[in-house]
Amino acid sequence: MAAGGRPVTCCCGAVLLAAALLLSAPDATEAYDSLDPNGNITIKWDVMQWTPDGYVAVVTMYNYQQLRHIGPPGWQLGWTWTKEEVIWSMVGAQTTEQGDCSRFQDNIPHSCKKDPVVVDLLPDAPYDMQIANCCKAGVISTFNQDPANSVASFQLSVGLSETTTKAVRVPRNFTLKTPGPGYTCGRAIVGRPTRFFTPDGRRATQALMTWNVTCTYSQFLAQKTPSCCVSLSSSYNSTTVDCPTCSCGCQNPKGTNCVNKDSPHLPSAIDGPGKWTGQPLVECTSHMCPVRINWHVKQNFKDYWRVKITITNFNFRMNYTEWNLAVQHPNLDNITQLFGLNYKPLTPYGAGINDTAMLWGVKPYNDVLMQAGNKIGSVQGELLLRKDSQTFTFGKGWAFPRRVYLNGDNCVMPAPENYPSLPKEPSG
Ligand SMILES: *[C@@H]1O[C@H](CO)[C@@H](O)[C@H](O)[C@H]1NC(C)=O
Ligand SMILES: *[C@@H]1O[C@H](CO)[C@@H](O)[C@H](O)[C@H]1NC(C)=O
Ligand SMILES: *[C@@H]1O[C@H](CO)[C@@H](O)[C@H](O)[C@H]1NC(C)=O
Ligand SMILES: *[C@@H]1O[C@H](CO)[C@@H](O)[C@H](O)[C@H]1NC(C)=O
Ligand SMILES: *[C@@H]1O[C@H](CO)[C@@H](O)[C@H](O)[C@H]1NC(C)=O
Ligand SMILES: *[C@@H]1O[C@H](CO)[C@@H](O)[C@H](O)[C@H]1NC(C)=O
Ligand SMILES: CC(=O)N[C@H]1CO[C@H](CO)[C@@H](O)[C@@H]1O
Repeated sequence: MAAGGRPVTCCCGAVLLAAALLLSAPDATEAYDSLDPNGNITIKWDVMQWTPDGYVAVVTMYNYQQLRHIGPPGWQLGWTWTKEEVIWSMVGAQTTEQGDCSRFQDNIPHSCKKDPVVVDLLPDAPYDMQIANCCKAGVISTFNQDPANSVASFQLSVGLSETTTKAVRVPRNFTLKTPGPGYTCGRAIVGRPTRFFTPDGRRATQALMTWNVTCTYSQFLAQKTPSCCVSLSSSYNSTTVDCPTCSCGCQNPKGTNCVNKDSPHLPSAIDGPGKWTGQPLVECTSHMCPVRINWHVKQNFKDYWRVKITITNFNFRMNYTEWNLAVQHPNLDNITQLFGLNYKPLTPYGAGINDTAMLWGVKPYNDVLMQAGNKIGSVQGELLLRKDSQTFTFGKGWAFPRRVYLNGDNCVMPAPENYPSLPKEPSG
């Protein structure tokens, strides 16, 4: 049976407690995502054409991460040229700085920086500045949620590099920021040239040269404080177990690091228009988290039980577009029906253990979690799960999830000893 051998359903309370504490420990020391160990962003450079002094390349970024997308204000890709290269022109993206081009007279390059940083264009970019998969303000979806938007591309014309294949020096020291830290990029590896097929599929052409860079995310590098917490409730007990106090930080004594719900100071006035800051500005709560996820055990029937999930945004500075949750619970291999949610099973520990569900909103109904203070600053969905009355029990916190992640980040759970206790046989 699915639940067999899982620590929480086994015998003694001490083991349960220890295991649960272990599972709910913060992820700060995780060097990679345990739910998505192979997740990466692969950046592919295809040299499409030699030019008198260099080459034209199409750069494509593939998001091969199950849970992490890149939201506003978008990606920033950097590298270091190994020689005196310049970027004559770009389509579908731009460098943030032109740098010192004073050695040029008539024709001024797009960028002369030794270590350019490239950002996407906005969707309203002029038509002749666009190419396929560009111009989404730097936003890249997860493959699971929106495969068509999990890729980003731009084209650049590189000058003053050698023109024969052997002499092209691939750029070094790639960096990917979103714009915060978290990603580490490996070396560029020259591999087999990409093949392109004509629309009728009857002819293939290939890149003159192709190299790949792989970037992986580490929560440890990102050094983020937790960004979400979990509260637990049930129709069978009026006690709601709220997020642990100070889950994501504490209110400072003067209460100046958060905004009171009824405060007349609108955050927009604090921030000024158009200013992006990675720091959340949260409503004052005991947990101080930007987002709270409530897991509510709604109904318990003979063969089924029903859970309602509510996600609430306390961050005045962020709309969570394309949010997703990953939830671990031993009964998630028996999801029977979903209401207002999309679902994909994740099997991070290989075949056989199917206890993790990726859940996300339905476009255009609840896929955006609007900023705090907004009428739709919370979204909801429900799950109907088939249960085995032999193993299903309301005891020992079984009805509650083991772990919850928001957009790949581990959420702070209440301590197991505080879980709401539920009557043994609620409705029969
Ligand atoms: C990146 O992810 C892709 C898709 O999951 C995988 O095929 C590839 O091996 C990964 N690359 C690395 C270096 O892990
Ligand atoms: C790349 O980064 C390494 C370590 O940060 C540094 O030692 C090296 O000089 C850099 N290379 C270039 C070409 O900037
Ligand atoms: C680059 O990575 C993609 C996806 O992982 C793979 O299909 C391709 O073969 C790689 N190309 C090179 C040149 O390594
Ligand atoms: C969130 O979206 C709403 C509606 O599109 C917009 O008015 C608001 O400025 C956005 N907030 C942020 C922080 O981007
Ligand atoms: C996991 O469980 C779900 C829900 O019952 C099912 O649809 C899916 O096929 C299962 N996946 C695997 C890999 O066992
Ligand atoms: C509800 O939960 C609280 C806290 O766990 C517990 O003290 C109380 O006895 C529970 N009430 C019922 C009716 O089970
Ligand atoms: C109660 C119940 O339906 N359990 C099933 C859950 O899913 C696993 C694997 O798909 C089955 O083996 C169980 O019988």
